[in-house]
Amino acid sequence: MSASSLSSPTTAIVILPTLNEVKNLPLLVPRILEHEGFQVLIVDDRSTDGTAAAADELATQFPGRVEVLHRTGKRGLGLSYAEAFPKAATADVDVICQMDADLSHDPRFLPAMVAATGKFDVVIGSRYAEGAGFKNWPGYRAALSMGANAYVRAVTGLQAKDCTSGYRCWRPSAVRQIHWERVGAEGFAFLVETLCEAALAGCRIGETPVLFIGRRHGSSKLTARILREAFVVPWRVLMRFHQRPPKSGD
Ligand SMILES: Nc1nc2c(ncn2[C@@H]2O[C@H](COP(=O)(O)OP(=O)(O)O)[C@@H](O)[C@H]2O)c(=O)[nH]1
Ligand SMILES: [Mg+2]
Repeated sequence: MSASSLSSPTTAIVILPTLNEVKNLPLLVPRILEHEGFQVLIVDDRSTDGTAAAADELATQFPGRVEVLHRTGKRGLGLSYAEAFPKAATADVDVICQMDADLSHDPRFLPAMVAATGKFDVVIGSRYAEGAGFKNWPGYRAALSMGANAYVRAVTGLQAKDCTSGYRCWRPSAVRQIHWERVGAEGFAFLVETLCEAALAGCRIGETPVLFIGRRHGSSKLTARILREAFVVPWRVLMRFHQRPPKSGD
């Protein structure tokens, strides 16, 4: 990859964390692979519904384009990404993406997000950017998301509108700035940890609009424990870095 290729990135690897997504994964992966130059890294956390076998089948169906990481350590979304990102960073690609595997993140937004990495180090698929939104999402979840974002911005000083979106594209150079080995959050709070770390490392953070769609198959893994963690993590991050991200970083 040459430096000039960053202005028009053509290759990407998409990390897909899965915990019991057997109905969603086989629908999602072919849609991602419709984009030329895209690969997928599935990170399965010992799903009990057959997702692991479905993932292996996809790897057979799309040789060289789908890889599966079967986790054996402690379960967790943050821990899964902490293992997968350093692995993805060894791939020879222009962009590293992360997205949910429950069809909430539509792959049709990937090209615009990937293109925006020509200008930004980290691009958030944002539910709150102009022209974005959500559909089929219970009101309490939307309220929770908006409250969480206001809280995160107030505590950490992050400027992005959607600090808790799990739909992101990274330049590999930005991924290498993150200390993945010290990501402590098990749940979605790791999104705040990594965004803060990127902003403090001077990464430029941008947002492109997405339409977020509430899941139709399977169930959410959001638990009270993960929510409690999400309250604590922004403070933990603040104490770790002893400073707020610069405003120009956003
Ligand atoms: N590997 C892994 N994936 C997870 C875990 N928890 C959730 N996920 C995946 O992370 C994504 C988002 O989870 P989801 O339950 O939809 O969270 P919600 O959107 O906040 O309700 C989905 O692809 C899940 O399968 C976990 O502990 N390990
Ligand atoms: Mg979801």
